[in-house]
Amino acid sequence: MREASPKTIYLKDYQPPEYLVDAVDLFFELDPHSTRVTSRLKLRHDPAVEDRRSVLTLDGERLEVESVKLNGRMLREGEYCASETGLVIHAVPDRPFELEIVNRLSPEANTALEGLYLSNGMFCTQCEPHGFRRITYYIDRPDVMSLFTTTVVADKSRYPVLLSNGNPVARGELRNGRHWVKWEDPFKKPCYLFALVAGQLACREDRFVTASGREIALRIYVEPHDLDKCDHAMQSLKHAMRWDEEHFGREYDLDLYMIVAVSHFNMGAMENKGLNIFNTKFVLARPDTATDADYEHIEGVIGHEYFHNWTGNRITCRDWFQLSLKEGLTVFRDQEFSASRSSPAVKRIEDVNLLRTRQFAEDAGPLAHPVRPESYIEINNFYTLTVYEKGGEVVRMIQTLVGPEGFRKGMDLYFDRHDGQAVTCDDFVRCMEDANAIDLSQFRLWYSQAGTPELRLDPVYDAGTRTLRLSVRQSCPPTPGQPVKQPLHIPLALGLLARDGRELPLRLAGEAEAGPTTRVLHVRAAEQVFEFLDVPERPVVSALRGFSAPVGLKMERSAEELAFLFIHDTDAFNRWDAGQSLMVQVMLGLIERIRAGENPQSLDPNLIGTFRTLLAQPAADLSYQALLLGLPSEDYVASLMSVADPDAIHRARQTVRKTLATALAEDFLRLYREHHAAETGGLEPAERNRRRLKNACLGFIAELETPESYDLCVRQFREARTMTDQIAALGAIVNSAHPDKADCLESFYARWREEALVIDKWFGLQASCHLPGTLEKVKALTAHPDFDLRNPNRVRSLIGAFSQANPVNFHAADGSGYEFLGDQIVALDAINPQVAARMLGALTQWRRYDQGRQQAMRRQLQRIAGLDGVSKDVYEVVVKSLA
Ligand code: B3K
Ligand code: ZN
Repeated sequence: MREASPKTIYLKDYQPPEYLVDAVDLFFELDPHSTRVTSRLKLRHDPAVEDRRSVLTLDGERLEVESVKLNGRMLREGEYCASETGLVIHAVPDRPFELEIVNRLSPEANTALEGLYLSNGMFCTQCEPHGFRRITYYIDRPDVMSLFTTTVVADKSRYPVLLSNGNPVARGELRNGRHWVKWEDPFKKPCYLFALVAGQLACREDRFVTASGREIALRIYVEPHDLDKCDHAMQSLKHAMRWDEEHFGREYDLDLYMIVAVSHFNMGAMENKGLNIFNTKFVLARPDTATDADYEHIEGVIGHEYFHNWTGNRITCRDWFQLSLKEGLTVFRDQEFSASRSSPAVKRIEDVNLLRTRQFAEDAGPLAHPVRPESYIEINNFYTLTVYEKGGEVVRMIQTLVGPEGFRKGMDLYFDRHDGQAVTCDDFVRCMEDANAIDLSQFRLWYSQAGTPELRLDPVYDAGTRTLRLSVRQSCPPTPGQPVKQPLHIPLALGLLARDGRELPLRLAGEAEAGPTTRVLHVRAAEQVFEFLDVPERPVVSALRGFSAPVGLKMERSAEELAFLFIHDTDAFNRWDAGQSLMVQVMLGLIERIRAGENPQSLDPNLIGTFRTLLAQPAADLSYQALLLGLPSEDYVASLMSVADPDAIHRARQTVRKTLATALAEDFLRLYREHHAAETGGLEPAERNRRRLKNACLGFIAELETPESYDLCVRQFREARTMTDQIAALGAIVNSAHPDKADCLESFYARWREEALVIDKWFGLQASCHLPGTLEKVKALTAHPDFDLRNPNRVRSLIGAFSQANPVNFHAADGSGYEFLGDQIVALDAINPQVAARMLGALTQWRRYDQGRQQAMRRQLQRIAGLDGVSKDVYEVVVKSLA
């Protein structure tokens, strides 16, 4: 057990900083073993803070202080005090003063990948949220914004490229083969946006001319062998820059925009001012090494980090409780950008699918927290789906409430009013209110109240009066620390369909005439009734169109109604969702039978008929058609059961897949052949959509496990022109009894062994295989020479895929999956606490399972909680999960 319980930080305790930093001048002498940092700070008391003390406390961790000078005078020991958490200077002047601190740190010993560290021999940094204090002593909080200049000195042959934020202003050579570059960032920023990179990097260069005619140099730095994989990232960046000008009137502000791709990175990417640092996974792509999904993710993440320049950097967060101010808003912006680049319906479905399976689970689990959390032990644990994705939904709801034009007005006001400031979520909402003369006070509860609200709809049609009474009830389950919930302001978009599929005009009681066929109802009370007039027949209700609010929708719907919406709904999201609900109904029915000891092998003919209609309907958007064919995931079905039964869910889902594949074999084959024959390997949206549908069909065909299906898979695997096709085929092979499985895995490895990101896929496919015996293979793979606990991508591809994308094996009733994960977390926590805490995610959901599994999962959590020297990150997750 840890010696002392780590401290909890509360939002209610926020105090403005006592000191401001007007300028920071940093001087780095880089050395892998011992880097020396000289920091010169211009400091003064914040005039707004009345209670003045003469003590200055700076944050600092794992640093060794060499000297401290105050206004040029060397301080004696006793005049300052360095501890494990920072540096206290006992007496500083009342007027502005200068501090010069020299300290050392060891980048090569830094396996946590926070602060300054080495990735494949190159220096790089990660400072958000608290990495800067591992570089030098500073007031490490986002509401302290300052002007930075940075000089980097390093050996020229090993580190020819030296980068930091802003613009290079001077450079030179030194004795002993060393050189230096000085960078100046003209924009004030918090230290979490500081970045430094040094290494042997190749550069792909381009330019962008802004709407006002300024030319911006764009540079993507990668390891030299990756230079041929930067085109897509560069194009994505240019598209994102144009999009932000066109949609939000935002231009880039510096003359240079740099992106560096590093192989060792805890998350996706980081928006450091003018010098984004990216996980290679979200930069590098070539058609033969990256899948279509990778291409889309790269575009999305490049957009996300670019959009942060205005929503995050120019306007930043006052404190880390406000994280969603920048993350929720920037997620919303990147979602809108990606939607504009391909199909808005497909993008919306993918986003909601993620939210509903993963964020809803977070909201229903022991770590549930509001979009704006009220307390934390380790803020790194709060870069969550709730802060990001639900935060994005909250911004989207505001747009739905004020309309797109009102939203733009609110954004313009936000940029005008708060540029250069560190602000709160409340400041953002106030801009939306002021620009639109709307009261969002009840709506603000979305920021402070955790948990997924449930919306119960009960439509009653009266043929005599031709009215539809829709009663709406909302409730929200208790979450840790919030036993009682208040009603929220929920935008409920809805339409009514006639039996022939027509949209019915909507006239609400009190209105003179009918309005548009999709209406946004404002649900505010716990119970509310909406009355629709002149409804000519009993309609089918299409509710929560476009998923207008992040709620769980409850409404009695027959299989016929769902099948009808699945074919006819004009709202693309709801059409897909009706299919999902229909399939869930079928699967829950099968699960019940399986649990009663039956061995169901057949399906309701209605579902087969509906699928047949769908396969026969020529679709304009093939990606959308592929999504319509997708079965709900095992995790999603589990979330809808009171006690999740991973074995029964898996069997039920497999039964649906196999039965559909058998009944509709001809149809799947016909579609597969048609689209496979047209395959060009191209990357245009139409080609990607075609591949997506084709590979969805291949997945069903592979379920047949016949010599013909094996042949089809192996041929696609061997002849593939794109990684998308190759991985789709290999995935099907791995999850079957294909006779060439071992050969295929081996040849794939041999061909791609030099491409780390492709080898990640190779690990991931094997770890997510649903067949028995997978755990033994995964264990063996941890001993593979290419497996490395120090590389987060590798950890995610093997341990993450097994524990988060393989429910049937991870939740083996004997607890072996849990024990394996426990072992890995124990080893990982000593290396990288942040990633270790992420990997714990799968164990935190123990309450959702039966007694036996609960016990086995808790046993692992308790074991981890009892570890000597357990990190704050892991401690917080285990303790909250067990509470
Ligand atoms: N802001 C970073 C995330 C930092 C996470 C620190 N644990 C990336 C992003 O959201 O754009
Ligand atoms: Zn972000």
